[in-house]
Amino acid sequence: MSQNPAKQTALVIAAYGKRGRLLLNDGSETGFLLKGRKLKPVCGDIVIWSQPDTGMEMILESIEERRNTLRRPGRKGNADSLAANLDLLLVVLASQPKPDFFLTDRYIAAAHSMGCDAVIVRNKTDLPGKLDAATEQELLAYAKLGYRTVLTSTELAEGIDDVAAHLAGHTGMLVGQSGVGKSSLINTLLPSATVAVAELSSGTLEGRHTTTASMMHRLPENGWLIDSPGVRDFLPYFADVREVQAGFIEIITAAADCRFANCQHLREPGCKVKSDVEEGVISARRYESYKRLYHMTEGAQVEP
Ligand SMILES: Nc1nc2c(ncn2[C@@H]2O[C@H](COP(=O)(O)OP(=O)(O)OP(=O)(O)O)[C@@H](O)[C@H]2O)c(=O)[nH]1
Ligand SMILES: [Mg+2]
Ligand SMILES: [Zn+2]
Repeated sequence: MSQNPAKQTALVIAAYGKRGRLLLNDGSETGFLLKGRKLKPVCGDIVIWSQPDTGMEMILESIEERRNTLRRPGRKGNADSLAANLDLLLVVLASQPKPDFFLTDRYIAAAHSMGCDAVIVRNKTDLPGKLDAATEQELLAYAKLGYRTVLTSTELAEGIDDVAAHLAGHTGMLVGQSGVGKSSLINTLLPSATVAVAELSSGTLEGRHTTTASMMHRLPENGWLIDSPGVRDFLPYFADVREVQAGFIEIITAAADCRFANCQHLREPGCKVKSDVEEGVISARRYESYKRLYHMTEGAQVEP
């Protein structure tokens, strides 16, 4: 019988299929293999491992309980995990590709539902084409809601220290549309990193979905940063409409004054959220995001 004298823990820093990489407690890195178990480790997981024999690959025994999990919708209405134990989501956007603020709202709501902070990273500030007035307005609205925004250019290496400061001692994950510069940010933060980046498609100015797997990088200030694939592969998952409601801070605030305690802020009379939207106190666009996400999630709720 194989022996496992002491439970050995390690951090998962990459996971792909049945393989991945671990950071061991002694600071060394090693590959691991999943052996016929139902374990699905993701970046950020703390795992217990064993080694059948010297020189053999580590085997994962179990995954420690997760503080939180970033999930995406799976193929059968279930959820796939992408990363675990996060402190911060860095929602990256740029003037190219054109920002999709429904997505931004979705990522921010995911951060709230996970009990994580969200920071907006506006990358590519060097590009001559300025953001249009409506987009600037949207960014201002996020700032008013209390979300911090960091301006960066990987081209000019500007704002990179600010990103590092947000990550000091924390584990963060870069999320955002394909092509906004998530992998470029990692390469700029960590010149030793060589994450693949690709130019936007010349016609559509869309990203090319270059990153296909999540990978964790250690930052000098004791933080960790996970790169993630662009949206085609990653949209956050919400288990139920309560998680959606918890994702919009201005709606939570107004909800205290709705007539009904269980108000869903859709068609109910005496809904403070709706009256705030009518009076322009709550952004109509954010409210539309809420309703869209609510209805998408409501459908998913039918699943047991
Ligand atoms: N001008 C400019 N271009 C940038 C900047 N950051 C990234 N880019 C370019 O944007 C393109 C896409 O960058 P990536 O880092 O691959 O984008 P990504 O978000 O990782 O994309 P996916 O992996 O597909 O999700 C590349 O051509 C980068 O050189 C920047 O600050 N300024
Ligand atoms: Mg990438
Ligand atoms: Zn209401």
